Amino acid sequence: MLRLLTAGESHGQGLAVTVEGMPAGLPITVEEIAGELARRRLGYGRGPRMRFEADELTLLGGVRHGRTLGSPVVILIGNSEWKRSDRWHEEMSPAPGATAQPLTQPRPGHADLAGMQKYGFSDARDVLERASARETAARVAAGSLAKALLARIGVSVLSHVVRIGAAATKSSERPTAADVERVDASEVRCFDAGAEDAMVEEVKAAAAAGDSLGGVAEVLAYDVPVGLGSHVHWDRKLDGLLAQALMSIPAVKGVEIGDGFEVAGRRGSTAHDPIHWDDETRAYRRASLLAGGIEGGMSIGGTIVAHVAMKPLATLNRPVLATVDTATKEPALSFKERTDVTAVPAMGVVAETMVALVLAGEALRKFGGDSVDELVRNHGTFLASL
Ligand code: EPS
Repeated sequence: MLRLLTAGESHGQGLAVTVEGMPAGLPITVEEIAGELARRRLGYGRGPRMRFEADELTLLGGVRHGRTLGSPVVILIGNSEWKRSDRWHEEMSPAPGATAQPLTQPRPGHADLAGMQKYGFSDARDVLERASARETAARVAAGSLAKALLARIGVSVLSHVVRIGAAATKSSERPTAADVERVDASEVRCFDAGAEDAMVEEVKAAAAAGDSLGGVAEVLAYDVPVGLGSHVHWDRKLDGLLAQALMSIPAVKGVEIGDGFEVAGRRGSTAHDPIHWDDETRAYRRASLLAGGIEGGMSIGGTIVAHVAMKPLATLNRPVLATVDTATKEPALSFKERTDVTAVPAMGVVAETMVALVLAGEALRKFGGDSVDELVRNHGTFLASL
């Protein structure tokens, strides 16, 4: 089983991630991990921090001479903010002390207020530093290992943005692994060139108004073997695992597998993907992808499709959201912070990561293997048995 544990606060010294359960013999380099982290920093509408945040990487354990050892992989990612400013050394110091500037105007839509009440804090920073989407950098670092593992059994995971605010793609064309560079080259990670300009304009208009935008990313996993996940128990269903993993991304409020919401309005006779036998490839085929490649909580073999909806960010450059000062209980406006206008393009990369982590974990559960070679052998034997 693949396990993942991240630690670290947004303006603390850095983030750490431990990945347990990676088989031995997986080739991986700091450069590959850094490449994935750089993809997460992409996207028109990110705030000023993304221009200087360097994601300084250290591979602390679990990798020797460019290959995993089967032991826990530990990755450290230093925060540029910590290095840059004395303020953050003081504000986020682990030494005993107190802040001179407690934040007492919790932002609606953020973890601030519920977190303060739940943990007994009087300073919202005790919550928001960990709730920050900065943490997703650690997930993406771990996800780069999951993607490398999946590649060994022929699986690729990618994403593209299909909506930002009111601007949505009109084309139903989907990118494949060969199109990843083209998607990443788009300012908004949009595959539909026709919709790209409208998305950028949408971000510009929101930025000018000091506002924020949400949107939707589509995640695609190609060449997934049949039989990941299981119908036998609720917490082994692949769609359930994916929904949980995707919903755990900060600001994500909706997850759809395949065309789930549209299909809900159809009649059963047109709501399913008919099964055909292809004599040439000696495999079962589907004419459509309405179920998103998952039936009965199991991958049906081939492509998995998920849509991930992100709400507009709750931190605004213009403080307009009504709140209450928790110290005085007087009405207030939520505090203004440096922030992104939208993070939907980056969310797509994080969503790829979460899907890759779930699929890699389920592939390990199905095929097993202490080494990558063993996993690949078991995967091949299973496919040959079908
Ligand atoms: C974030 C707010 C911004 C983003 C940050 C997530 O940070 P800051 O408050 O320091 O300007 O830049 O994202 C990252 C640092 C990152 O690496 O993605 C938030 O409140 O969630």
